[in-house]
Amino acid sequence: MERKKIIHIDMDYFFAQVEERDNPSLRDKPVAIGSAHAKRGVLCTSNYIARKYGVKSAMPTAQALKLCPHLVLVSPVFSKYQEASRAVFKLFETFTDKIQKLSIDEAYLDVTDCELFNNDAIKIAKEIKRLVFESTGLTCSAGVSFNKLLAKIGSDLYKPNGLAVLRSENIEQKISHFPISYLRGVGKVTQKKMNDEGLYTFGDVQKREKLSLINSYGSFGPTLFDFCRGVDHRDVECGTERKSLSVENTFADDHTDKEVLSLKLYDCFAEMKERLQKHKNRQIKAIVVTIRYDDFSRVTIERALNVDIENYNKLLEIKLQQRQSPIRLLGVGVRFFSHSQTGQLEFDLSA
Ligand code: TTP
Ligand code: MG
Repeated sequence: MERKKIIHIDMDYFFAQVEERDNPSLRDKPVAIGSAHAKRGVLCTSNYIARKYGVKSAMPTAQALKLCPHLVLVSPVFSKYQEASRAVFKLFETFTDKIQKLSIDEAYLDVTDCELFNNDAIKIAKEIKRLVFESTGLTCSAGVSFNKLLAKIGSDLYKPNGLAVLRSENIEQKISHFPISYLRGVGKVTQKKMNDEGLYTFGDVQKREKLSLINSYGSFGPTLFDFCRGVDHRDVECGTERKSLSVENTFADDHTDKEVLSLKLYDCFAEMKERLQKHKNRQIKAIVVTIRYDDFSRVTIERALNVDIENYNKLLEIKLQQRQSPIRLLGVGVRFFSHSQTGQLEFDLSA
């Protein structure tokens, strides 16, 4: 059986890192994200300096301030995190369509069929990390392995800015020292019960018979039996079909010149056309141009027009006439009809 190639990506101290990026004076201070006004609330997350004091996600703000009185509290601005998240997930699409979003800052990618980098999953993961940093200024951690369980464990091993590879050779033995808290599905209650039975590591669980695990943990028993050996057959579940495809380019310098922008637009267009090859079966609903100005504000314009460069230029011109600010990012894209919509069309035609 051919092994899958799975990458799990998780942004490092996500909300706090975005705030540090936007205010570098925070970088050498313990920082937590949570309402600075409502001190009765709980924290969203904290940076790694604050974590040394025990300050962490979901902790009441008051408790965190007791542990670390000089903690800098920053109120969350969710739109910023969403924007960074969007950029990161867009990037993932360069490598595969098989993306399972787990949260705003976390995803599985199945790169088994990715032809880039000679199908070398480690090189792909490194490139993803590089591109994530290049496009958002943020670091993430990656786990590379042959299933979801191990990829996810891997992304957590060397955080922040880590990369771990868990290969299949001798996997049972390689993971035998991992604590059972690494096992997906083992929460506080199960962990306590397992500890009471003398189970602390994957290796401890490996020594138990499947039946005995079923006796103790019911339907979770067989999963435990597999997981502690690094066996996990779950697929990356992509959920919804791709709704759009786009190529964006952030410039080294901001531009206002129409001709320069038109050339840049063409570069994006050429790459997008190339990528559209893989989606020949999809019907295009609209073409889209995206612009980000030097103040980071982002606008898009879309029209139901054919995918040719003249039409993209027309959309760009409309936007250039509306606002003359320097531009730092340009993108072109298409939006697809959903399969169900196109399916309906075919049905109508044949009826
Ligand atoms: P996580 O990935 O769990 O945490 P993190 O990215 O802050 O830190 P790590 O380096 O360990 O990955 O969560 C991602 C974001 O989700 C986090 O930055 C803030 C938000 N979040 C909450 O708002 N409340 C919570 O309880 C958790 C766990 C996360
Ligand atoms: Mg994270």
